[in-house]
Amino acid sequence: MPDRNPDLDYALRKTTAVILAGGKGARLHDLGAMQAKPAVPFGGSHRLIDFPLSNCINSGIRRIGVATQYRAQSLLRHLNKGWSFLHRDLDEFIEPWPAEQAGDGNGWYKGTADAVFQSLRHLGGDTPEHILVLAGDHVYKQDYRRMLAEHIQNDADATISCVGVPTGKAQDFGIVAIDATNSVKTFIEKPKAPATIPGSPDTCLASMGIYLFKADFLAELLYEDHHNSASSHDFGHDLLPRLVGRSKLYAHQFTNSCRAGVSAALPYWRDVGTLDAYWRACLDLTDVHPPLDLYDTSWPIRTAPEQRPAARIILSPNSQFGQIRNVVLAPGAIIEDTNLDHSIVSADVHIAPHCCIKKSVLLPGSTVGEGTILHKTVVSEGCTIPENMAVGLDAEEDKRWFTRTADGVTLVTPHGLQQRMIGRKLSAPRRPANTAMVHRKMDREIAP
Ligand code: ADQ
Ligand code: ADP
Repeated sequence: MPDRNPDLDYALRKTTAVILAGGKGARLHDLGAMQAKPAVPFGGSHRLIDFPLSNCINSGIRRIGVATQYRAQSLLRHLNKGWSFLHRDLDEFIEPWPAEQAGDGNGWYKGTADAVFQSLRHLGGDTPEHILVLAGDHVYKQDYRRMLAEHIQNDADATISCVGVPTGKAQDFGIVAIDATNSVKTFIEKPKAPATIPGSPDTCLASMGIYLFKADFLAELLYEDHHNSASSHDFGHDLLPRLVGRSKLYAHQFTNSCRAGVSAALPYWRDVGTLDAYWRACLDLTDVHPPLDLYDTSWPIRTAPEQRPAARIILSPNSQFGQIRNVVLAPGAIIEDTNLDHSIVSADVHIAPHCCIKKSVLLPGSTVGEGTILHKTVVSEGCTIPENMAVGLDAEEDKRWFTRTADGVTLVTPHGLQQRMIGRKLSAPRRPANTAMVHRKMDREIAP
């Protein structure tokens, strides 16, 4: 952490963060279809937006706008409930900045750059010197002070926070090449043939979609882009590549993202924009030594407080069930006589007896009927899973009702469950599954 530095303290006070929270989240499939991606629950008690918001507060940035547009209701409720503790009177705020028809020909945000352009009118009396652009769907802990200190030292017009990613993943990111001073020499959005880091042919330097700009510079850049009819108004596709060789564009290397001593060498930052990436990041929390430490009191990830009783695990005498291994359990959950392995059980989830649940994520308020099997399954909020259902064992059956990804992750939604119920009523009645038989099958097919 940087030493206390009056210049940096001043710069932090003159920094406004804009969190981009308005994307459609189509790649999260139905999980993103129901609400804004940043409002998607994560890790039992949190929502994705809690990460950039907590990072801002922990870094000392207390002027934050959240650019919203798509299905923003649950996001707004969450902000209202957990993030309304700053006061405009003290020149501090966390505010939703919705896309709005302002009568000036603008409207829905066309792209990430347009979202920031239109957001600037919400600044009111705030006159920042630096603008920090963040995404609302990244899971990580970052001290933005380090980036700001470098940005000021370099006298940069713009600084991109970057992290190493495997070459095979380069097509998902903006990839940069830098010189010894971290000055950006190339920026290519989602390249097919990416530049690799010199001396490490398997790794590329990826933009984290986190940018710091001099405020005046950004205002001019966005104005110019707004009037460019050839632009798709996206930072990665349009603005950043145009800055290379023309402006002082630097990379900040994000080096470490977890508690010292715990996989400290690996920077942990995940864009959880796809269902597979989301599921994987959830499962990371069930590792014996999670690469992302949510229990680190020196860098708390806050959320909206919920009034709930403690979680309960109930085992009947001589129960053959009750093996619980590496599970994240949120308040309000009730689990009866069930085997649970490497799974996340969120708030208010109720699991009836004799279930086997492995590598699965149960989102808040879902209930699971007796004798159910779930493997590599994400159960979305408020689902009621009937008795003796099996998900994750038979790809063809799963695909009939639900989204199943190439990596074999199935997303169960209330709509899919309803379709399944109707579909099954129309087909020949089936005998209820024999729980013991199904469990033997599960042991065979998905033994660790
Ligand atoms: P992508 O992840 O593909 O690449 P994108 O999905 O467009 O970027 O969105 C980034 C963020 O902006 C998300 O939080 C999204 O919700 C939000 N957003 C998207 N469109 C928006 C809109 N119209 N209004 C408001 N918010 C919107 C980007 C960069 C890459 C970089 C990766 C890192 O383009 O260069 O490597 O992020 O994840
Ligand atoms: P620790 O790693 O023990 O948690 P640090 O003081 O190194 O303590 O880091 C404090 C916070 O800053 C951590 O949450 C970490 O994720 C974040 N951090 C570490 N390295 C960087 C970096 N290069 N840039 C930005 N943030 C960082």
